[in-house]
Amino acid sequence: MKILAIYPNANGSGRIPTGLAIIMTVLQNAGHELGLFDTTFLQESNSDDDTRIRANFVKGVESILVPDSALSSELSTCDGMPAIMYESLSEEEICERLLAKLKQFNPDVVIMSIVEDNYKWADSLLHVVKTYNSSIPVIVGGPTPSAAPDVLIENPRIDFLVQGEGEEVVVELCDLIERNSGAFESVRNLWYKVNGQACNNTLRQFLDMDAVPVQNVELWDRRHFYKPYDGVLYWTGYFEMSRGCPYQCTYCVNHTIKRSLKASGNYFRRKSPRLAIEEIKYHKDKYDLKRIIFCDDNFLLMSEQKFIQWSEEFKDAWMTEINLPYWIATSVEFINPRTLQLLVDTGCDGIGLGVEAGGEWLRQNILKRRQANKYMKNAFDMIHDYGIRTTANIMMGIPGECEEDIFESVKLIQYIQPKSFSVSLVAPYIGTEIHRAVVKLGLIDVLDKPGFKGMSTDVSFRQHSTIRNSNITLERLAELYDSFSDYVSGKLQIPEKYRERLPLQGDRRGKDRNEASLIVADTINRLTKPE
Ligand code: B12
Ligand code: SF4
Repeated sequence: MKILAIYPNANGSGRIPTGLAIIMTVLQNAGHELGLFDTTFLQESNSDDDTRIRANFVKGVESILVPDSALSSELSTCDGMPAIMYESLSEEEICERLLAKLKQFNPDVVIMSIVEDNYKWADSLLHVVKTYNSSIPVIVGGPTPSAAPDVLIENPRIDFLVQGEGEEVVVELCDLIERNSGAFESVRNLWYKVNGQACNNTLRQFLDMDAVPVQNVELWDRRHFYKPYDGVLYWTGYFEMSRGCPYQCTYCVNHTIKRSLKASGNYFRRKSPRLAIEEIKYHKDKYDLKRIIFCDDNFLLMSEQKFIQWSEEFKDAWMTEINLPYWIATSVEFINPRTLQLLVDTGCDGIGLGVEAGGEWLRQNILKRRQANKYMKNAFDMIHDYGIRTTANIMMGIPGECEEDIFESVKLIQYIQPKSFSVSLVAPYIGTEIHRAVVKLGLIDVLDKPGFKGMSTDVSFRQHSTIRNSNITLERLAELYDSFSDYVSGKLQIPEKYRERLPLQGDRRGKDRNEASLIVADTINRLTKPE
């Protein structure tokens, strides 16, 4: 069959989405002909990076490490992603391009990967598909369909929805569609419609990660390989080593998905280092990669026992076959001399860690992240002792937050001194506890349209705060977002009244919280109580 994959990227961030790339690969391996319509570079710029550059969270590009120098002169002076990479089409023009692609490729099936930030844009593109030919089956998957399948399946433009991992499901489903069989009840993890009524099947076991095939990224635009990092533009490849995370952060969709797929077994899985490295080696040789980014939620997540065995295998294979600098995300609990020695020995040059909020009360009671500030400081110091660059990720716009909390975050950054930091806004994604709490408390406006029921009207992670907060106006929050790095650098003075307390003492503040904060914490507590 001819299958058209649509990547409805709404913010222009370059990087091949691993999930959709794998789904396309399994379909190709099953004998289907794949086409791709990717909106990433049709837009004006990478609006996510633009915001981060404006707020001084990332620095401009000072040098380049890419195999071809065609773009050198422009690249050497650019900030984030070079503007010349973008075609700056309007939404109407992009829709016209999609229509032209549909006419030229004439697909039997359309597939799409959805995150909540791009869902409205995805829906507009599906409108083009269904106007072109309403009988083309549309299959969706990805984080938002997995977190709220009951909501998305009501979208009249969606025919099939895959909950969770799609590798096996999509192949079984496309086989049925090709054979014109309606036996959809046999496909586990599938949501579909019978006479307009939503139906869903039982769940399958999580996939053995060694069964995930080597990604075929031939159809993807090469511009996805450009990635600025610490002032250098690298030619970068993206891979996964593991899936899953044990934590239960209230704002995280991964934790929501894990909970809804409880019947599927052990969510956390790891690839054999040898197989993972075979895939990376294949891509390194084929595309002349200069740097690797791992998209695992928590790269180091494993017991000490497991680590000893895994690290030996990883180290040997990595140094012999890859030997490139790489970046990981992990959490402070897994930072110790043993893990750091491995990272240094194998060329890891950057670690991203979720710090989230300086105020311990807020972090523990609203976000359900339990690490103390002192513990964070030790972890960052240790990483710096090993010469590895750190990025601390902070969040603002947390329900119940007040201005003082934001200055606690500024002070925490000053205290732990990461090599860089990035601030994002809490997006109340459907399915998360934060979403349920803010809906309950009337702190967001929600949509009522079929396919969107209960979703925030304007979810955003970087552009603006979605959640209202009686402790702080949205205007003040935006102001503090833009000036956060100036407070950290000392260019702006932290207001006197917030200065004296060290972030270390944050825990005590629970006693002083105002009613608005306590109500949010109470609502979250009720929602997170084990059933
Ligand atoms: C790497 C990454 C990125 C990359 C790649 C984006 C992408 N679409 O994959 C970049 C940097 C570009 C990115 C950008 C953004 N990201 Co991001 N990202 C991640 C991260 C850390 C890993 C994703 C990954 O590769 N996982 C591994 C793959 C194998 O898993 P997967 O993508 O879920 O795919 C599997 C299934 O979902 C399913 N599936 C996926 N697509 C499809 C399609 C079909 C047809 C089928 C059948 C199945 C299917 O099968 C796949 C294989 O099993 C996740 C966190 C996470 N762990 O998921 C956040 C995450 C996906 N990102 C998120 C967000 C918010 C964003 C941004 C909106 C942020 C921003 N403002 O810039 C943008 C959106 C860009 C876009 N248009 O997609 C959120 C989404 C939350 C939500 N509810 O919508 C997540 C979940 C992080 C979080 N916890 O909040 N991101
Ligand atoms: S640690 Fe990260 S991936 Fe894990 S639940 Fe928290 S936010 Fe989600």
